Parts: sequence; structure tokens; C-alpha cells
Amino acid sequence: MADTTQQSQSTPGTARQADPFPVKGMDAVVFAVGNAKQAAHYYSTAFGMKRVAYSGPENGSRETASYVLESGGARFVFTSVIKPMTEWGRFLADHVAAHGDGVIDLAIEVPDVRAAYAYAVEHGATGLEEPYDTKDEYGTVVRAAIATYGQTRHTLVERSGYDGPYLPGFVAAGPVVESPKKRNFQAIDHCVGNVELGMMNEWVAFYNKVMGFTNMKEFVGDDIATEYSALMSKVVADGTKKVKFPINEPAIAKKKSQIDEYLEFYGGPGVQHIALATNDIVTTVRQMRAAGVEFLDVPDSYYDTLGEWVGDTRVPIDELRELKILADRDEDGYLLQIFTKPVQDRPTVFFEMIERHGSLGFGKGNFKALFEAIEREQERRGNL
Ligand code: TYF
Ligand code: FE
Repeated sequence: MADTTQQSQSTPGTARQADPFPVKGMDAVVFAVGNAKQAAHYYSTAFGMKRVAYSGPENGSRETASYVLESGGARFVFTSVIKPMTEWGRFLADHVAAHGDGVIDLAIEVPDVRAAYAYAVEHGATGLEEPYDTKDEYGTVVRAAIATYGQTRHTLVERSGYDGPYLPGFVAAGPVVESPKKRNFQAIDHCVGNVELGMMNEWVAFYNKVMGFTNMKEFVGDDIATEYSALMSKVVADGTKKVKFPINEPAIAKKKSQIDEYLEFYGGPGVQHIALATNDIVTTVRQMRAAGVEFLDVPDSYYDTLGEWVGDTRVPIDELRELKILADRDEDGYLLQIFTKPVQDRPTVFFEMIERHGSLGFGKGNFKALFEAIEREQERRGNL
């Protein structure tokens, strides 16, 4: 079976085989946090997101409180436990105790949950929830869930025709504060996982088999790993490249890997960063900095040589320098990107803002400057 797939992809003029695991895109990134009420406030005021839905004791959810925030097509859900009463409540409480605030679910929207779940389980996925329907006055949503690295899961969501604020069980909720004049980001670009030493290829194979995802060309191999990055990385994506999952593992280098630091403080594998797509990174970074978000520092010397190789970018180099925005170019175009510092006390989850102009890459040309900046932070924390 695998052979025919390969053949139809490599033989010009042959009709492409139907996508074995069609996806519509990311449905939501779901976080389990100690205090979802305050997280909703932070992501509203600091990230400029808009609260759209809520579930909690006031509308019948006695165990958990969940806040749904959006920015364009990007959706985050923050859940915390009010009082653990069921297995799910205890799972959430244990998750926060073990990992701190973190991502429990990279939910993927699919056209047909039953077909997607059957395909995934047949190809080796661990099922966590069999397909089930939930309904309210806005329609029906079908869901199922499979396990991925660490305690993270992928909920598969089929919401064709559903026009409620999020899911049955949620009520519409107004914004926490007035939104910024211009939204800071409009989509989830990619979601990165950190896994243990030696496990990167296993997880890449998992996405290849279970979801039919294919490898993208950009990766960090042995060469870069031993030279400066202290990590290895490969990227898998669905056929349309709407869902992109880079997977990192630590590399044995001169210094302690930033991935080891994550694994130690998260207490195992998990989501490392979420990249958010913006079409105006300058305004985004100005607004987020003004709201108190901290970004990684890049040395001035990075900008002294940037102009020599990156070519023309929409944003003048002096403005990139002022805001510490990175730039990279490949054969398809260029991208601008910047990384926040970790957004909780543990050196775990952080965010990336990315503005793409043709490039489908992940900033390979910046890896040296970026990983050195991360290591300076690691050193400040005493973890290098
Ligand atoms: O997603 C990526 O691959 C890029 C590069 O700790 C990267 O954003 C990889 C690892 C990391 C920070 C950035
Ligand atoms: Fe990234």
C-alpha cells in the first residue's frame, strides 16, 4: 500500500491518490492551567485575543472552567479545575501539578471524525475517546481523541454546519477588554513538540503512519546539532500544509540542550511553542511589547550582516533591529519571525510570531542567532 502511494506521488501525470487523512486545519490549542480566568485576561490584554465563549459553574459545568479566545482563525482554550470530581477533572489537576501550565490538546478539524479516527487507530494510534456526538440548539459536533507525545492528545473535531460559539456546553461570552485596533495574529502557523532523546524519528514515523503526514524539507540534522543548536528537528505536515508539526529532540552537544531543560521542567515531552501567523509583525510586536510581552534578545551584530544575505524585506532592517525581529530567506521567499520568552515561570511553553512572504521554512538561517539567544536565557536561569 505504501508503495502505490509513493509511486503516484513520484510519477508525473498520474492522478494523485486521495489524501488518506484529510484535515481542514487546526481547530484549537487547548491549555490546562492553574487559573484559566487570569490566563484569559493575559491572552486578551497581552496577546490581543478576544474571548468568545465560556463554560463553567454558571452554565452547568461544576468541575471545570474554560475560556475560549480567538484571534482571526486562531483559537485557544484555557481550562482549569474548580473541583476535581471525575477522572477528567483529576487528569487536569494532575496535569497542572506535573507540568505547570501547558498544552493538553492540539485539536484538529477534520471533515469526517469517524473516518479519521478509524484510519488513525488502524495505523497504530492509541484511541483515548471513541467518536461521539454532542448537540445543542446550534447543531452537532462530532469528536474523538487520540494520544500523541507525553500527555498530549489530538482531539479530532467535525463541526460541519455547527454555528455555536465553540462546542455544545459553551455559552457565548463577550471580550474581556476592548481588542487592539489591529489584531496581532490571524492563524496558527505551526505547533512544535519536544520529545526525548532518540524519539524524534519515532514521532515523525507516527505522524507519517497515523495521519499520512509527510516530511517537510527543512530539518535540523546532526551537523547543525553538534555545531550549535543542541537539538535535532524534523517537520511533518498534512497534504495541504495547513497543519505543520515540527518535532524536536535534544542533541548531545557541548552544553545542556534547551530541549533537556524543557523536558526537565515540563516533566516529560510536550508542546514547546506555538507559532502564530501575522501579516504585520511590526505592529504586532509593538503592541505586544507595549502590553508587557517579553521577547528574546538578539545581538546587534545579527543586524550588521543581515542585509548582506536576506535581500529586500517589507520591513527596513533598522526597524527589524529596533524590534529584534529575525528574517530569513530561501528559494521560495522570505519570512520575519520573533520568539517570546517562556510565558510562565517554568522554562517551558513559548510563542513565535511569524510573517511569511512565500517561504515555507522555519527560519533555518536564524538558527544560530536564535539558539544562542535561547542559551543566554538558559544561562540566566542557571540551567546551562
Ligand atoms: O519551529 C521551528 O522549527 C522554528 C525553530 O527551540 C525553532 O521556530 C526550533 C526550536 C526552538 C526554537 C525555534
Ligand atoms: Fe517555530
